[in-house]
Amino acid sequence: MKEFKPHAAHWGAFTAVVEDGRLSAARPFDLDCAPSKLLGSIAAAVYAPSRIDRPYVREGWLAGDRAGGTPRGGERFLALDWDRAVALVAGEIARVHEMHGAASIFGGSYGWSSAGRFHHARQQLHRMLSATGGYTGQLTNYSYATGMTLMPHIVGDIACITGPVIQWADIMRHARLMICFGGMRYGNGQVHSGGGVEHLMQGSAERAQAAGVRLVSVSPLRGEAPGEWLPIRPCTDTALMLAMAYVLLVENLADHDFLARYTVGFDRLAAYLQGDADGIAKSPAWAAPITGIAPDVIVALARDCARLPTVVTATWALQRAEYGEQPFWMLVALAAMLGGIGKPGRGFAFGHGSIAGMGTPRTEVPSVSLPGLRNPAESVIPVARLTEMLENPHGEYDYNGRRLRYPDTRLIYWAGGNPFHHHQDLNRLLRAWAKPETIVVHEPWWTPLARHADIVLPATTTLERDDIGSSARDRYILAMHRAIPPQGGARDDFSIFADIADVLGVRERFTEQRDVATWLRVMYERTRSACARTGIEIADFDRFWEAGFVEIPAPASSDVPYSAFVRDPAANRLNTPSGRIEIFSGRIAGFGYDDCPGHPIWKEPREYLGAPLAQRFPLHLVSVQPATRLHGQMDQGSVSLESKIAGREPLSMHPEDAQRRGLAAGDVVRVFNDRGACLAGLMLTEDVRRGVVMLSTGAWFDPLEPGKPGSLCVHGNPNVLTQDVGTSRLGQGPSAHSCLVEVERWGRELPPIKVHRPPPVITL
Ligand SMILES: Nc1nc2c(c(=O)[nH]1)N[C@H]1C(S)=C(S)[C@@H](COP(=O)(O)OP(=O)(O)OC[C@H]3O[C@@H](n4cnc5c(=O)[nH]c(N)nc54)[C@H](O)[C@@H]3O)O[C@H]1N2
Ligand SMILES: Nc1nc2c(c(=O)[nH]1)N[C@H]1C(S)=C(S)[C@@H](COP(=O)(O)OP(=O)(O)OC[C@H]3O[C@@H](n4cnc5c(=O)[nH]c(N)nc54)[C@H](O)[C@@H]3O)O[C@H]1N2
Ligand SMILES: [Mo]
Repeated sequence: MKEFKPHAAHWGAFTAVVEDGRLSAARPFDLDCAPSKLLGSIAAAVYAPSRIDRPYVREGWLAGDRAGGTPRGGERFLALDWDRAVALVAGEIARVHEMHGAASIFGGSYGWSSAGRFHHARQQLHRMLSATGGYTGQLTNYSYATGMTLMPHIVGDIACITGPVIQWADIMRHARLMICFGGMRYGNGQVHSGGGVEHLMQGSAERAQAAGVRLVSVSPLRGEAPGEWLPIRPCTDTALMLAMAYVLLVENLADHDFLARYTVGFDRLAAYLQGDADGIAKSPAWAAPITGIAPDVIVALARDCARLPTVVTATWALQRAEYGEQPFWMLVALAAMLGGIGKPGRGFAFGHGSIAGMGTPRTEVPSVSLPGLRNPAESVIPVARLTEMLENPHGEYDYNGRRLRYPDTRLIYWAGGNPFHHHQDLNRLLRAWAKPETIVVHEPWWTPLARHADIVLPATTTLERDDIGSSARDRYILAMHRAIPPQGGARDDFSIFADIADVLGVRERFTEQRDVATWLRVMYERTRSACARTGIEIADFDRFWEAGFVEIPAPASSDVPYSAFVRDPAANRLNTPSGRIEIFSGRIAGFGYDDCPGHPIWKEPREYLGAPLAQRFPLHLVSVQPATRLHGQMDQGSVSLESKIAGREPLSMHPEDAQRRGLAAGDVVRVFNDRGACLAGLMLTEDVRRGVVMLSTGAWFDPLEPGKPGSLCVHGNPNVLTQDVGTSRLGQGPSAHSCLVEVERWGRELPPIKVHRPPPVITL
């Protein structure tokens, strides 16, 4: 018998085809004009050998080896029954809470989880830990932590990042030049957080070019966008933008009326551009050796910006680097000098090349989401300061003008994320990860995180439960019907947490006396009411569930960012101290941070091609988002597996760099620096700049000797190489993109990939 069930993943809505109780395919949704190839991975992943079949506990943990001992990851796991597992976890929460306080329970649990908004594992965990007394959480996110912290100082809020951003339709109509710092890789446009239908990045870029917009990609990678490619050295965009600003200033091309009316502090930037204090003019001749872009190219680009209606955009990647505040701040300053901010299709924007749904019209109604509970502990760390928190209990640090203290972490509880995917400098994390007494993880699969836990609870995948998909950047609400029964002994995160809350006497505080079906109705109806308040009628829950989706009509026209402010800056002040765009921020200057002073500056990162370290590690590693999966998700799916070279993650390199090292396409290579090493499969392409190599994130960390920090990752996870340092004391965001490496042929016997199979377990 064949059944067809509407369903969704972060990489798109689909129909689950079920034959005799078994998922056979994920068929793209009819209304999706460019379905993601990642749908092809779902069936293989759901039945992958790496599914966790029952609860497990680490052998040493059960025997009493809890804190500060040997690093986790190298031991066997013993099978447990569910009752015992739930009792152990509840007992640990109660014990740590009583002995050390709620802040010693780290429940930040950063990660994307899956698309369904009710069974969103991280959100469910937060609700459970809030109900049981509190936890330490995480502020901001890995995507744009630094931008999120910086932008309120500069333009008053974070709408320029979270959206709505400048519409593609306005760019096509009103802009003639679009300079994309970070370029555009269409693979990134496959994804909406929460699932979506409209995959429009490629179509929009192509239509913009056809409409006469000249597209310029500034990126170490060519990407797929049509138009010109300026292959910049990574982490040097601020120098390029400063030099463009210099040209605008000295050639009297800057819009001084705009600067005077809408901004503060341009004089300080102008003095810096001319080198008043440091004697260095930030001229194209100055920027050329830093950026690798010729002076005449910089001059011509600056003049074109002044001559043509221009929009300047940046990918989020630019701020995931040391001093990542600077390119975002300088982009705003450059756009202000061009005077286009607040006019249709002009000004500055972030993220058009980063993720699906940026710059496409959507009526601003809240997406479907699970409401939170107040966290009584009120303890948080900036998202990417995880390792430092573990290394340095009670230690002080700076963040955004405040002096904060790390908690003393005794228990880590993670559900719906994967720090052994997402965090930088995994060998350093592995050492710090030995310190807490207990680590609990919920996962459907034996991911690297699950392998480094003490108590592992198997979660269902979305296909095994009913849910609702909904993204803040897409117009569709998606019914996710349960398609297959839970695999093995897996259970829904919600029901696991409800049982833990039960042992701790707070089941009803956690569930609010609702079951799954009631929750789905409540969540949907909240969005339906919000739509009604905006004058939009959508189907009631039953009709929505039956139809499988609801479409929220696009608005007839969309607001132009900053247009109200530009129309009347006195009546529509920005939420900055001056009410205007702050090219100089007195508030930031007042923090006294040398790594993020009062206006945008060029500051050399520790690791980039111009750094002294490049003598030893002459290649800049860019670890971008994978086109073949979502982060670490679906690495065990067919699309990702088929892309590997000799089983290793592909590393892209320019043919000249390969020749210099005597390497050939298809070679297995060792990528290394002082922090770690991994193997990768070599791919040669002229689409990466010389001196740059690209290794996507997400190949599951597979150490040759599990539990040994520094051990070679035989599979190709770039985070054994990346730097774990805050962007600055202001943003404290992740700095993954500032990373130097060297590459050599492996030439020895190839160690097997073990990470897609379960670790050693004892089932008795
Ligand atoms: N070097 C480098 N590192 C990076 C980046 C980079 O550019 N370079 N980018 C960063 C960015 S922007 C991000 S957003 C992060 C992403 O980092 P993460 O969001 O942590 O990565 P995911 O692999 O999506 O992790 C989600 C996990 O949830 C699990 N999961 C899915 N569904 C369920 C469920 O129902 N229940 C439970 N319990 N678990 C479930 C999945 O199996 C998966 O392991 O990575 C960051 N890391
Ligand atoms: N298929 C797929 N799509 C995804 C994701 C995924 O895992 N898989 N993840 C999603 C998530 S969580 C996020 S946050 C977004 C992230 O979106 P981004 O942060 O924008 O994505 P990245 O892929 O890291 O980088 C985008 C581009 O920036 C360029 N770049 C990197 N460093 C520099 C630099 O120093 N200067 C310049 N000029 N360019 C640079 C890279 O070459 C790349 O072309 O992607 C989303 N989309
Ligand atoms: Mo992200």
